[in-house]
Amino acid sequence: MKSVSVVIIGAGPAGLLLGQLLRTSGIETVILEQRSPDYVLGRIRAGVLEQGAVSLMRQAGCSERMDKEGIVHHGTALMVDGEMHRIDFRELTGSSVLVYGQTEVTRDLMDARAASGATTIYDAEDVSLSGLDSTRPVVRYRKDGVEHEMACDVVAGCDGFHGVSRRSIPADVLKTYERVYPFGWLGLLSDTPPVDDELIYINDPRGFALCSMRSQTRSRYYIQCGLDEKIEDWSDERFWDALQARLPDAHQSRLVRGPSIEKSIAPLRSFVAEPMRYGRLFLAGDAAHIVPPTGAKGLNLAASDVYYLWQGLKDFYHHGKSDGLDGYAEKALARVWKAERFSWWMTTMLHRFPDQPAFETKMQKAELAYLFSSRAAMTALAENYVGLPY
Ligand code: RFL
Ligand code: PHB
Repeated sequence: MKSVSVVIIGAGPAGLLLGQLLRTSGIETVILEQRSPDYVLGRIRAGVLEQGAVSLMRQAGCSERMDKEGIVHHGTALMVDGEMHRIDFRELTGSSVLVYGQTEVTRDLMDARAASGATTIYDAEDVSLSGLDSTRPVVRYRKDGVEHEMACDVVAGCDGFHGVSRRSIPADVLKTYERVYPFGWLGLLSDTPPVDDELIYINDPRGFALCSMRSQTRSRYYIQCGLDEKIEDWSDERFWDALQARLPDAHQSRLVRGPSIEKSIAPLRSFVAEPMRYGRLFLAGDAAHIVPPTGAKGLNLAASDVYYLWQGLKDFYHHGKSDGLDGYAEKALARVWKAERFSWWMTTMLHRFPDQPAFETKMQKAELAYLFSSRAAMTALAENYVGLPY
């Protein structure tokens, strides 16, 4: 049977970043990914990186293009009742975020892994895990119709929300916490200049909207939509009209329309699985938790999990100590729950809920009025948005 130190399940940002960081520490990995590289790169997702994630890309030796092309944002705007309020990250926290797409992060990590000669097995079917409660787990998969098995010391479950890793933890060990929101985000990507230099989060009676970007020439926009909406019913024209109606007056005439490069609907969910470790299996990223995208935290949480796991694995392989791995789940979850709170708070404050009682609308308005009147409250938002410390 083949054997490797660490098997990583999933070649999303969590799996690829962990692979590169472990490589800098001389720890050998094999990544198993059920999809093709093109499929992985075709998913348009996150756009905002915290400094912690930026720093990990640098430590992984994958920051050349990010440092050149990423756009530093020192603040963001919230639009409520037709009025724009700017949250100044730099003034309130001394920090900032970097706008650099998840697609680009993934591409840079994939390229670096390919150049390093480390093994990534794409189109790996029917991955299954066994012996997780022993010191020598075995991972099985099928590739081009041929069955394979691999022994390892540790399995890193980086296979996202629908992956096999979390499902391999016995049901009587795993506890899950979940909130499903009664709306989704309809997103559109287009090669048009963004409507503003910074992101704008909009609370509008017609529903939430977000103006984001990938570069000076590529925009990413989202509008809140019902869960029963079908993407086929949304022509580009219909999307642009709905977005424009939610924009502040001054921005309506500035909006540049263009054909969509990508258009998709994402449901919104908060989800946490505890513990994030079972024997020699360690979950990281969306495999263990989901946040609604309103706080831009999903990819960034994957990065902080990977950081803690990397530290634990270095201690294990270089110093023969398992304290880091033993404390992994608790450390990661402490940060996860704070990001869950922030994402839930931003989502609740900025969206229109179906059949929202008048009392809830008043509460939202009071929350927002307080936020803009209090430097302390704005600092709390800014501190969470730029990212809590690892
Ligand atoms: P991923 O990216 O889902 O990757 C998991 C990989 O595992 C593979 N896989 C398997 N491989 C082998 N065997 C199996 N059985 C497997 N099952 C699955 C999958 O094919 C995939 O390649 O998880 P990862 O690496 O944990 O990364 C998490 C992030 O992708 C996610 O949290 C973010 O995209 C969330 N997110 C955002 N996060 C931010 O930090 N900032 C943002 O601005 C932001 N915006 C967003 C977002 C997510 C969105 N959607 C669509 C959910 C905006 C949106 C619209
Ligand atoms: C994005 O650009 O895709 C994006 C930005 C900020 C968010 C969510 C998504 O809060």
